[in-house]
Formats: sequence, C-alpha cells, structure tokens
Amino acid sequence: MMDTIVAISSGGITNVPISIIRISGSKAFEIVKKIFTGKIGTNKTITYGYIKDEKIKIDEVLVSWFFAPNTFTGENIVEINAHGGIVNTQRILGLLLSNGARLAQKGEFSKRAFLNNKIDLIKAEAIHDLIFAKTQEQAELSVKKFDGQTSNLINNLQSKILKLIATIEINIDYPEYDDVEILTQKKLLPKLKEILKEFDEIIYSSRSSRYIFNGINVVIIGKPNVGKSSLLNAILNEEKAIVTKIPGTTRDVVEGSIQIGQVLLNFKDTAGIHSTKNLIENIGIKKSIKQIEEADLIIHLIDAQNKNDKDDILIKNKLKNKKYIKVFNKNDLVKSKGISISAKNKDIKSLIDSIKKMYKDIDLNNNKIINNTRQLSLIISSQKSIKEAIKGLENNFQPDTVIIDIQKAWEDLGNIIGRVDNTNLLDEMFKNFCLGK
Ligand SMILES: Nc1nc2c(ncn2[C@@H]2O[C@H](COP(=O)(O)OP(=O)(O)OP(=O)(O)O)[C@@H](O)[C@H]2O)c(=O)[nH]1
Ligand SMILES: [Mg+2]
Repeated sequence: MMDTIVAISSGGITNVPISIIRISGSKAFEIVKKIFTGKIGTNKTITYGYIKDEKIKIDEVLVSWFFAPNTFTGENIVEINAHGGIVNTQRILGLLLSNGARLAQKGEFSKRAFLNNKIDLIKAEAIHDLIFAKTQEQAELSVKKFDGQTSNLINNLQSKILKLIATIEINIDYPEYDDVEILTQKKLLPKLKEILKEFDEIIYSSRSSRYIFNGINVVIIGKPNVGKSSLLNAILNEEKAIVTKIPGTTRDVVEGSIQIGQVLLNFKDTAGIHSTKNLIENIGIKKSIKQIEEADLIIHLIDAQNKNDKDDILIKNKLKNKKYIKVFNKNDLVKSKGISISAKNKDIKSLIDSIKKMYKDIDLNNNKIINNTRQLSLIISSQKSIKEAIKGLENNFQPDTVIIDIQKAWEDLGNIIGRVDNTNLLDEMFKNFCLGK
C-alpha cells in the first residue's frame, strides 16, 4: 500500500492569509483526526474545528474531505485550510508528519493521479503548464488540454496505426484467413502516407505555437550608443539597463519579458558590436554574437543620424539566414523611412505594431497543438518511424519487414499518453512539478 503523503499546496514561501495543506492516502482521515477537534465530514464537505498538539491549540481551521475513489489522486484526500503564516503552516505540517504522513515529493499527487488512472500524462503535463503559465494565452492553452481533446487526437492516431499492425500480423500468422484484408505493399503505402499527413499537420501547428509557450527570443543588437539599452527600458517601461552617453556601456546581456498581443516576448539587450581592442568590451561583443545565433527575432537598431556606418554593414553580414528587422532610433533628432522610433522618448509604437503583425496568425484554437516539449519530441520520433516504413515500402520491402518501424511509431505515441513501463521516465517527469500538486 502507498504511504500517505502531505504537502503545503498553497506554496510555503510568503505569509499569505490562508494556506492549504493537502494529505492523500489511505490513512489520510485517520492521521488528520488525531490532530483535529472537528468531525470527519461526509464526502466533499467541509467541517470546522481546531488543530491541536496534545492540549495546545494551534489554529482554527476548515477541513475538506474527499472520499476515494472519486478524487484527484484516486485516494482519500483531506485539505486543511489554515491561517497562512509560515510558522503556523509549517507547524501543522510537522504535526501531520509526526502522526504518520510522509512529505510528498514534487509532483507526487499528480503522479498518483496518473498511476490510479485518474489522468493521463497529457493532462498531468497540462496542469503543470497551467501552474507555470506566464501569459493568459499559455494558461488558456493548458486548460484546453483538460478536456481530453489532445488525448483523443493521439489515441485516434494510435489506433489507426494499431489496426495496420494487427492486420499485417494476421496476414503473417494466418495467411489462409480470407476475411481479413491482405495488406500488400501497394495497399499499405497510401495508408501510411495518410497517417504521415496527420503527423505533419500536428507538427506544423505545434511548432508555431511553441512561441506561445516558450516566448519569442528577441535580441536587440547594434553599434555602441545607438540606444539599445534605452529601447529595452522603453519596452519594459522600467530602468532595467544602464544608459549613458558613453559608447560601450552595456557589457553583459540584460533581459526582460513582456506580453505583446498573444505572445510573450523575451527581450535581450546586448553589448554594442564594433571592432575594438578593449578586452572587456570584446568579451561582451562575443556574447552579443552568440545571442544572434539563439534569437527567434533580431532587432537591428541603427542610429538615424548615421545610417550607413561600416559597423552596421558588419552587423548586417552576421544576420544572414536570421529573421530580423531594421529599426531606426533617435527619430526625435532625424526622421527616417521604415520603422522609426525614439527610445529616449518612449515613442516605440511603430516597432511594437510590426512585431504584433508578425505573430498575429498563431491560432490558439487549433486542437492539433502539442505545446509540451516531451510530447512533441515523441510525435516527431513517431513520425520518423512512419517515414522509415514508407521509405522501406518504396524500396520494395514487404509489410512484414517494415512492421518494426510501424510498431516503433505506435510505441512512441503510447508514451505520450503514458502507457509506459518505464518508472525512471515517470520519476524524471513528475520531479519537475511543484510541491503539493
Ligand atoms: N536623442 C535621442 N537620444 C537617445 C535615444 N535613445 C538613446 N539615446 C541616447 O543615446 C545614448 C546611448 O544610449 P544607450 O541606450 O546607452 O545606447 P546603447 O546602444 O545601449 O549603448 P551601448 O550599451 O554602449 O552599446 C544615451 O545618451 C541615450 O540617452 C533617442 O531616441 N533619442
Ligand atoms: Mg547599452
């Protein structure tokens, strides 16, 4: 039998007015009753009483009772709503521990829910993503996964593949069966191509939605003194980076995130790029160049007073194959065509508008979006196996040979939802969850 576990579900860091201590397991009621003066309620009710340590009153609390099996974890669950001081909450937690509960590991409640078939891995990961969402859109996308649409999508794809595997196996084992379709190489090929199309759609929509979850990595680059740090500050509306009139002020990368339209943008201000012998500046410049490689979008900031500088040409040469926009700064001094701003005066609307336009097509309502990295990498791996099988058939291999690839594709899909025997994988995954969930 599994231990009874306990954690502070409301987070234990600050002094909040109310905290929630959650206990799950077969001994949950028994353990709580040892320290609670109120009654054990009926299912899904709340009872009132005191938490006591022997005779000392610890806190006045409300306790919710949830009876197995229709609970989040599938076990008996008790939630104590206590007053949220750190000292008080920790004391109640300590009492529960000394009365037989064990401190939950990170994500252990969700893991139990999964092991007791209450949720699949897609939902478990969606809950985790909701908790860590940084924008409203991320949160909404996570909640959409709660209703099982993504699970259905994967299940359907998986059962189509399974049907093919089963038919091929019957063809091999019982060649005399004539009421089962004979999947010849010719017949199997279009079926696999159909499946491949479904994979392609999922992967395409998911890649564009990656921006919603991970945010877009926008790097501001340019010569020294063009106003990069001023621009970062104007975007974030705070004095985050140091601004001076001395060229070479910024040496390290300075970051900040904001939401523009639907997406989260992670801006990075970098050291001005030019040729210099200054050792420290050069280290900064190397960092800037590395940022270019990692960027999803680059803002090449140019001083409108000096548009055709040789250093700007040098920078432009480094932007080959990257998505970048040219932005002219200091338009309070000199007007320019194209995207023209004044970072100093916080006049940056034309830049913000053009970024908004770039990412306006991300469609959050597409239920084919798989935003979770683990899930997406399994989809890609599964797609790869289907491609292998197609390639095999095109090279005149028979279905009984390529069945291995099809089976591999099926297994990868199974791992998305969680039909896995791999305890290490589960431990790894749930470890990233938060305490009390
Ligand atoms: N007139 C005017 N001055 C600006 C504008 N933006 C920045 N400046 C000034 O230009 C100087 C350099 O600004 P920074 O933001 O430090 O420039 P930077 O590109 O980060 O410079 P480095 O970190 O040295 O590479 C400061 O004196 C700013 O006040 C602007 O839009 N108009
Ligand atoms: Mg700077």
